[in-house]
Amino acid sequence: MDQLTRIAYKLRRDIIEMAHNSSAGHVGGDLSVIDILAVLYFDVMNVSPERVRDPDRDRFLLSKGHCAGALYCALGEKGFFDKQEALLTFGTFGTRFIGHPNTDVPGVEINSGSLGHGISVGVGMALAAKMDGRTYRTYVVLGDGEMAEGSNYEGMMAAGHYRLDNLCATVDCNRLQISGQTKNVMDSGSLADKFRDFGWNVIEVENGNNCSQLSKAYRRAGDCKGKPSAVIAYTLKGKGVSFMENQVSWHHGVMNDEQYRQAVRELSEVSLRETGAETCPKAGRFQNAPPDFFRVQSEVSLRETGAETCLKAGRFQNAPPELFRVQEELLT
Ligand SMILES: Cc1ncc(C[n+]2csc(CCOP(=O)(O)OP(=O)(O)O)c2C)c(N)n1
Ligand SMILES: [Mg+2]
Repeated sequence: MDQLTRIAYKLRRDIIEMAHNSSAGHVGGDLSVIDILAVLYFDVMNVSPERVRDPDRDRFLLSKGHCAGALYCALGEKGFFDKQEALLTFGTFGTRFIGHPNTDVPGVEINSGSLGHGISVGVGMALAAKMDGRTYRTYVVLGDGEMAEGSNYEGMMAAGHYRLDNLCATVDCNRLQISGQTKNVMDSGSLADKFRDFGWNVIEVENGNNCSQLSKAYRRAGDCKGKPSAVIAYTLKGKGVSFMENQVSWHHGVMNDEQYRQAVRELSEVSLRETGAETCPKAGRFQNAPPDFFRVQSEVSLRETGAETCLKAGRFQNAPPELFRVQEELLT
């Protein structure tokens, strides 16, 4: 498993944690877009918590703002704020981590959530960079259902007209929106053709949940001169949790405790399997273990593979002895 995929799976577990803590969020869309966010934040964009007001920072706009949870997880992991605060307070009264992105949160460039605005705002930012002679790039992430909004097409036309090669839009094309299949709710036909018609460089990513395919696509976008680039990423809504995958009910479904345990277990199994550690226990041996158990396993495996997470065994004083044996197995 490469480093970006490891980060994406760690963020998936954070998303599940946050959604379960708050009984809120748009977990299906969070899980489909998280590889895109992992690649942008950890491989592509020139952003850092030390330079939130640097005029040369790249700009990121989450136009599909209902997936704020995924964005907060990525920004927290990047160090823009204490991620635990986001995981524990998301959606609660008085928090800054409200259900749609807002600029009270460090690293968030615009308030979003009313669909259809990201491309137009991105055009303004990209045009400003050209006028000011700045080299920053602007990245906009949209949903495929969102592409039913007519304002997108005006923005696309302007971006093509002004040859904004410093603008890159990504469509998280998971083929579902809020109430059903995108093609049944409002069939936009080929989004690739539509971007092309407006003068964009179009890059289609066959597996939009594959970090290395996404990284290559963004490199190609960065190399393209004289046109804005559109990355059409074919993703799976709910990716990584079997009972959520491709199910419209998980657009903003709420997990019960059993579903939460299963989600954590499945995501932890992936990271354990992918680390290739021969001593990895089969998570299935511990069906009745508390959810923390699986999170600990994955924290250990992440640490072993060089990710930054550090296991604090002390947090799990009351865990069954098996938990600690498994940790030892992993660490030796
Ligand atoms: C202007 C506007 N109309 C309607 C909504 C309600 N809404 C929230 S999410 C959503 C569906 C979005 O689907 P998609 O863009 O495909 O997102 P994803 O599948 O990635 O969750 C809708 C219609 C909204 N937020 N803004
Ligand atoms: Mg969609």
